[in-house]
Amino acid sequence: MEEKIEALKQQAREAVASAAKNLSELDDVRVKFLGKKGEFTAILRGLGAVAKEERPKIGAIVNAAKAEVEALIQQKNEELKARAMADRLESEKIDVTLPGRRATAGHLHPLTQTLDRIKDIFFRMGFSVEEGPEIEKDYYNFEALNLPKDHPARDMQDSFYITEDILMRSQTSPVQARTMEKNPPNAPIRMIAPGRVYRRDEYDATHSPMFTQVEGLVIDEGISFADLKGTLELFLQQMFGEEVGVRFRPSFFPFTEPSAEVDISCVMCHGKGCRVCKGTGWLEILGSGMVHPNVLRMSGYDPKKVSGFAFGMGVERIAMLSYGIDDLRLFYDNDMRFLRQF
Ligand code: 2NL
Repeated sequence: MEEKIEALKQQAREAVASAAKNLSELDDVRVKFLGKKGEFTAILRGLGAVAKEERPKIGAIVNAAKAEVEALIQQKNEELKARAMADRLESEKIDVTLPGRRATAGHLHPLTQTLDRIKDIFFRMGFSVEEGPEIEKDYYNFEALNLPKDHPARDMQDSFYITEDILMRSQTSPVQARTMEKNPPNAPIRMIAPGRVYRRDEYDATHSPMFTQVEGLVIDEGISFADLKGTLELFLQQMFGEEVGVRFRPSFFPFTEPSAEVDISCVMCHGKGCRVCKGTGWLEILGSGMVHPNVLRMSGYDPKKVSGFAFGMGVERIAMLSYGIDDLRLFYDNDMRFLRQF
């Protein structure tokens, strides 16, 4: 009996030393020798067959052997765990001296940057920034701006109609008309209205069915064409540089009388004449004029008491000229190779 226990102990020692290559194999060894159906348990169960006076002695030997094997397993368990940890530390080693990954900071879209600059210049001249709906009543888009139902410009405008009297606004002037209407009669106004407008245009390098416009309106007692000139000259000098040339040409808009188109000296050739200005040395940049008496009257202002000037510009065109961009579609493509440059 004692030899059998000794042999079993030897067997377990060898199993722990060589068979158990990892924690799961070691557990198999533990179950085989010390488990409920293990070898040592079997011997303890078989103790009944041993002579009564021998039993305590044999029992003590088995238990001592068991404890010895348990200790071996425990020791091996710690060894394996330590080795596993060492292996992990080796294989998951990181080089903390490598340069880190730089967090990419985004920035505002070039159109937004341009619009922000325009707003800022007018804000510093005391203008408020007003907004209004992009889906607009035909009354505010056309009627209130001196374009009655049969006016040829209303066909010319080629707008996106939603119903008979609702459309995608074709200009931001309805925002001005709404502001005038909600104001007390003849209350002074100094505002700009930036936003998206929609026209049924082809989509090419210089046209888009959607673009961004900024319109402005100033109304007060005694506002003259000199105020229009001074304000727009100051704006253009701040936008394009002090030395920029500015000229006014007579023009026509249904909502202003008289009307003027405003040119700046070519930003590419500084007036010498090039491809961008088609040899003229000038670039058209703004439409403007003195607010038509009908427009004032229609929104509750008295043209005998107050006068005003108004203007409109395309933000895409201004951004293209500021940055030297030759294709309007680049603003809408969301190509990061383009956008990252601004
Ligand atoms: C252009 C021309 C212009 C206006 C817009 C306006 C608004 C009111 C009354 C009178 Cl409420 N006029 N707006 C006036 C002249 C020109 O825009 O070239 N836009 C891109």
